[in-house]
Amino acid sequence: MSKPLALRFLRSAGDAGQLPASRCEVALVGRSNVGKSSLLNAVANRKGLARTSKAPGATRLLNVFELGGEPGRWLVDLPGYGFARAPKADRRRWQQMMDSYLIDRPALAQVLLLVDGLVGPTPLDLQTVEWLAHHGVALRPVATKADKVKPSRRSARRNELATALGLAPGDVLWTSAAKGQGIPELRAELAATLRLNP
Ligand SMILES: Nc1nc2c(ncn2[C@@H]2O[C@H](COP(=O)(O)OP(=O)(O)OP(=O)(O)O)[C@@H](O)[C@H]2O)c(=O)[nH]1
Ligand SMILES: [Mg+2]
Repeated sequence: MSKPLALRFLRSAGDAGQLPASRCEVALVGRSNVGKSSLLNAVANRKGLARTSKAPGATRLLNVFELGGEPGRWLVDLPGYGFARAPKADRRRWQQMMDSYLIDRPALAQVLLLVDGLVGPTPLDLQTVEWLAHHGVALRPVATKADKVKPSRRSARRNELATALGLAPGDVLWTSAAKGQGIPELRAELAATLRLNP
């Protein structure tokens, strides 16, 4: 067992401009319902820390979680994209929130780009990858819900998902918030990344 990250909820914001400066932050990005908030909870080993839901659209704001005892080192849970049933105005607002957040945060060290392990990258995921690359944001690909992929399909799925992202299978970290797969690795990576800046 690896040590959970001691994350605590710091604050929410509807706009990146409302957030104070941080020392170093990592953001969770991905389509609605991909498992961003669940992954954050798994990393912290605290089920109710970030709100999760079966229905897409659980996270509506930028939610900041801070490493205990280390002010300014943040994991930021973002609202998901691609929620088809959301009103157009909400989708536009999300896009603006994400764009301004990702462009305006000087201490943003990395984006965890979450892709559903069973579904694979959607066109919107691929568009997001391109957008992040265009803006020079460092990206860490993470596959979620590994437990939903049948054991007999896992090897093929690893190859398919990586290929769709234009990556090698070893470049993607496979995780399951439900079963714990990949969580120790993710904790270690995050602990290191969040301490990159002095
Ligand atoms: N089987 C399985 N289900 C998961 C896993 N991670 C998340 N889920 C489920 O997927 C659903 C969505 O999870 P959330 O963590 O709320 O997803 P989100 O990406 O934060 O969604 P938004 O806030 O709407 O953008 C919930 O019903 C979770 O229980 C996993 O590792 N395995
Ligand atoms: Mg969420």
